[in-house]
Amino acid sequence: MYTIRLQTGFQYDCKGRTWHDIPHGPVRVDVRVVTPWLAPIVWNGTFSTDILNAQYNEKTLPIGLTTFAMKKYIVFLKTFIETAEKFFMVGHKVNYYVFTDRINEVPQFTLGNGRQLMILLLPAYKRWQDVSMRRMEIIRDYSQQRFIHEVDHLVCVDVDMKFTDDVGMEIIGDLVGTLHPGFFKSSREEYPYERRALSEAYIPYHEGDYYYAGGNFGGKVQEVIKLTNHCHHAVLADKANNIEARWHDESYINKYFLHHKPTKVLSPEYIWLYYYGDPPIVQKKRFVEVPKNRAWIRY
Ligand code: 5GW
Ligand code: MN
Repeated sequence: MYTIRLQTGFQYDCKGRTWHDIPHGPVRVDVRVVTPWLAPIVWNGTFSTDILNAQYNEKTLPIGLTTFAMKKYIVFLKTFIETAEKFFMVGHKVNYYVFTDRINEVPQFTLGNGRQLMILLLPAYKRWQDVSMRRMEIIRDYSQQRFIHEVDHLVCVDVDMKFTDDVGMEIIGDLVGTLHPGFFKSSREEYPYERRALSEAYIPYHEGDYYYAGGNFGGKVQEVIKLTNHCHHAVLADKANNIEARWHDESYINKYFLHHKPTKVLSPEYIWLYYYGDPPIVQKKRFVEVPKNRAWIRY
């Protein structure tokens, strides 16, 4: 037996060895790396990119990355795609699926090998809430009609974001949720779940595992179809009662994950907002929000 003393938040021991050199050593002692239902929580230092990449073979289908750039949000697309080229699934095949109503304003991109950009035209919705909420219906419909034939895995994200560090095969799983950067240290009573019992998104104070972010979820196409279909129906049922959940689609996603536990959970490294500071425990901020002037962008 040997004793390894790990500094809090440090993934190396005193000899500079990682868990990878000492397979039985601890991984991270400052964060939880597994959920109570035994799904991995993906934090920096818990995985080996080399091992994960070696499992990938040439025949594997591209990874699908979906995003919406509707109305003024088209301005975010350039940085989003350019930084994804640098950091998202480097060395793998990627299909970008970008939904927009402003095809003429899509910039030109030079994409890496095996990477393709598909621009998908949508009508412009009037209410901004609808842009956010209709995402569920659109992703469901396109998944059933198209994505299922082109990719195994979908990653569905906000567009007002940029990649600032590597995001790779460690995020692949059957059903994947991401911890919201504002609540990964909170207790369940503090999560901003929908608390009105009338809503389909309702979660009582004594229930709930985590607070997941609406801006990054994914999984096998079949799982994404189930999630988006479920959330879309929940939105419609609430609409019929004149209810809109507190945080829109995010509230419905949280309800879905309560009863359909993600098989993999991404740490807030995968959707960071500097509004919440720059805590060292989040060692890498890989996918971060671009600050936006809400007054200009929304109206
Ligand atoms: C516009 C006004 C208010 C809310 C949303 C929009 C909006 C969102 C839009 O006009 N166009 C658009 O494409 N979206 C998509 O929805 C973007 O992909 C955006 O990233 C996503 C979620 O909306 P966000 O980023 O404004 O939401 P928060 O919670 O990240 O601020
Ligand atoms: Mn956003």
